[in-house]
Amino acid sequence: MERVAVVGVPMDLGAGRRGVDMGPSALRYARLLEELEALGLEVEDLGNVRVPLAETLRGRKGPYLEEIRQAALELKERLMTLPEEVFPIVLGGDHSLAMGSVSGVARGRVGVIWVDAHADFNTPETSPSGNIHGMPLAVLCGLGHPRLTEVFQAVDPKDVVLIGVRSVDPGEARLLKEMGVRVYTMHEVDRLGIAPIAEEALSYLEGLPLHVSLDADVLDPTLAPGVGTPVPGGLSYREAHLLMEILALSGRVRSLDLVEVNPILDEKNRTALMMVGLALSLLGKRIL
Ligand code: Z70
Ligand code: MN
Ligand code: MN
Ligand code: MN
Repeated sequence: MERVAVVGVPMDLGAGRRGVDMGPSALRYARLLEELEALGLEVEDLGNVRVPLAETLRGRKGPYLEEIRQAALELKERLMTLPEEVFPIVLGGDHSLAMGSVSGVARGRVGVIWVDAHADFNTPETSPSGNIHGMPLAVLCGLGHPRLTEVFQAVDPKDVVLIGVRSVDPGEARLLKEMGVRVYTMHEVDRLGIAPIAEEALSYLEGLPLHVSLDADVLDPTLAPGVGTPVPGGLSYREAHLLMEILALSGRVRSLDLVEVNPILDEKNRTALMMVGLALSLLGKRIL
């Protein structure tokens, strides 16, 4: 792959706290585009999708379903117009944007590798918080609010692999089992190691083009403090990097989300820098 298109989604309407709307700026400031160009890729910045500012919705009660739907739909349509050989990188923003990214890149069957401390598999019935960034993977699999599933359902739950999970609500755990989603929790990462898990995920999704959705909170919070919902016991940089490298070596990854970077909670932009490093590993940066 030669050409990369970057799209920002400055959205925090799906999250429980403010600040991830500044994630796209933080990732650009961490030199994502320059570093990709240094790899020899042709990179185009398509700018940001329009998202209403939370302040303009004051007095309204969340969860801002229609606003999130509209922004994710705009992202979906933007991605659908890209030529198939272009590799899109979507900058978040809260994870609800992935409803638009995955449905926008899906041309027929797509395998989704969702790398996250959370499963994001809640529905309005199972969600304890009501936050929509806890629901996008369920919506993509056809579960949840009909206003969302009618436009974003795009994947077979059997074509999804979750990696790094360590915080799951009781209702979503039930749904994950019922739908047959493959889940590698941190328990499995600790027992088996990340390399065998990456290889197993690739053979499980054999033959499919792949989308990687990378939530910054999968990393250990000591490395990536700039996230809204830190959960202890996350991936080390070495594990996350090796996962990206093994996925890169498959040659099958076609698109990427970098989400949930919250610069307000970060220290000197290190969470964004970490995410940029991982994007480079996925796009084939080699030291030798
Ligand atoms: C919880 C919920 C979540 C990200 C938090 C948390 C969901 N399961 N996702 N941060 N990225 O509220 O549904
Ligand atoms: Mn997430
Ligand atoms: Mn998460
Ligand atoms: Mn390496």
